[in-house]
Amino acid sequence: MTTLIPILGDQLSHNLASLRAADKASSIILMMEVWEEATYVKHHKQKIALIFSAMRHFADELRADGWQVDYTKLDDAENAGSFSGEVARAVERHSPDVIRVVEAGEWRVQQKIEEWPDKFPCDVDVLSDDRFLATQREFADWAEGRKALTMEHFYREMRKKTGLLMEPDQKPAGGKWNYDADNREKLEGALFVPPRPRFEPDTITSEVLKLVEARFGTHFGALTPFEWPVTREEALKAADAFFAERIENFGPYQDAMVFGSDDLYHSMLSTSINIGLLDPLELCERAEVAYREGRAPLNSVEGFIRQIIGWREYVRGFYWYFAPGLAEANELEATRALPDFFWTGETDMRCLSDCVRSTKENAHAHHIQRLMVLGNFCLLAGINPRDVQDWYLAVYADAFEWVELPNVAGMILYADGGKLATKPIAASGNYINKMSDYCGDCRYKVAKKTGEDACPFNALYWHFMDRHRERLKSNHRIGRIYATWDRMGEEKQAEYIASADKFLDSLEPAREGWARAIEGEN
Ligand code: FAD
Ligand code: DLZ
Ligand code: SF4
Repeated sequence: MTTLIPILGDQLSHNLASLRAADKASSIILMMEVWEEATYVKHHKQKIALIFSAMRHFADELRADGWQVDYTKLDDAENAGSFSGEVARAVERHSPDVIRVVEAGEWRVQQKIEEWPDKFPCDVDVLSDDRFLATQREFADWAEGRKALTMEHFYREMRKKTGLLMEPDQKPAGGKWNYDADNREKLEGALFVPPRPRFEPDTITSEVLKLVEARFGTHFGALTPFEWPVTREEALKAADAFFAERIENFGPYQDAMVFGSDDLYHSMLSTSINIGLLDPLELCERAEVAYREGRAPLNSVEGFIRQIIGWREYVRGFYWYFAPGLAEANELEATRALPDFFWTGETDMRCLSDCVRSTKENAHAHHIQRLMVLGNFCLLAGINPRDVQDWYLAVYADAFEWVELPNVAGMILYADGGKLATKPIAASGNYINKMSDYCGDCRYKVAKKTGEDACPFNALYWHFMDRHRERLKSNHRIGRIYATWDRMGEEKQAEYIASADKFLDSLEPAREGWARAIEGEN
């Protein structure tokens, strides 16, 4: 009885359900570098390098552990170019009795897997991905019949389920579930931020870097320096450094932004978690130990755990609950094209140019940059959700649709009509100025509301509120701001609208071919 076990590029976990269930002697592991996955959007070069290198390292680890691994490299002459094509070839080679695969992270890929029973002359066994703490069914059961899918409520369920930061009497550690109110400090320049560990490319990574340069040269972003962890061992070193040096300040400075500083106190572990090198629960347990041993304050540890068993689990459940419709949602009827500066970084808006620079150089930007600078801009400027989704999916090394899409369609764009966020998360330049040092040296003046040198976020904010008044005025979390708008009077209002219109008219739409290949390009 031969079992074929396909392992996808984000399933690089030694405790993967399909490996746990298998017998080494009668199993063949199949790993596939395929053109379709590398180009369904034109991923950042570092993202492709990360996945190929981590896949090759993982295959070697499995072999060393006694598994039989059948690995297709991108440039192998017979490479069929897609998961289904490669599985078909492997079925011919090995004549398995059963294909055992862990469900895909993305709806797009899962649809293909569901065609396999009809395509192949063997059984297909699809296992639940139990690296997530909540199954899709559990989320659906929780969501069913609720008026609002409030993350905080889901998070509390997850705290109870895992026992993380819970006292024996089932009360939350410290007496409160959520310490977010303590986590909003601006980071003044004098504070020293310990640099995260960076990992030199070894022979495998160097070979992959050459391949990526040769085959994906037109994709966005810098390929080098390439410093991501590509093995579990490296990822554990990255986690060790975070728990030793940065978690203490993770909470307070979670929302801070500093020009030219890309990591701050963030863990920088999302790539390792998402491709399977690190287990989300093990990280949360380590965070809790840091708190229990007095090495990190509760607000930092609770904040970190909430991001993972709260937000990360919640968006994953949310994605599958609403798939595939979420990708098409456009509640605010946003139609504007993404501006070209999202790809080039060429804008005088200092906050945006710094966030795009970090994205280009690192295939990473931290959460508040993705949310309150880049995302806020897309919301206020009315950029169409498809362009925004493609951009976020392509440019970040940690981007997979299950996590990117709810954050984009739900959290930043309100395209889902408020299923994820109860109101659009919109802010003027004042918020960015409060949380960062971006504005001081910007060519725009954050305190100026309208006119040539005024911060564009200010007029865009009111333009957004005004154009969505009918939809938003009855939202109890936002409706009150219309009293402020009305008090301004018609003349001031007209200045805001004219200022924003002028700015919007000046935006250069992105040229074709950044996110998706243009016809004839390969
Ligand atoms: P930390 O700040 O150290 O946070 C710890 C961990 O919490 C992260 O590693 C991540 O696993 C989890 N986390 C934090 N916030 C979120 C969130 N909103 N949703 C899910 N998990 C979260 N994260 C991705 O992993 N992939 C994406 O494609 C992605 N796209 C995003 C798009 C937008 C518009 C926004 C606003 C956020 C997005 N995020 C995404 C969430 C978040 O920005 C990243 O997880 C984070 O920046 C990764 O850096 P870090 O590991 O240093 O995170
Ligand atoms: C993102 C990605 C890329 C760029 N390339 C591959 C690949 O060649 N082979 C592979 O197995 N996985 C790749 N991935 C990750 C997949 O897109 C990811 O596993 C699915 O999206 C999950 O549904
Ligand atoms: Fe950004 Fe406005 Fe501040 Fe310039 S002034 S950095 S555009 S928020």
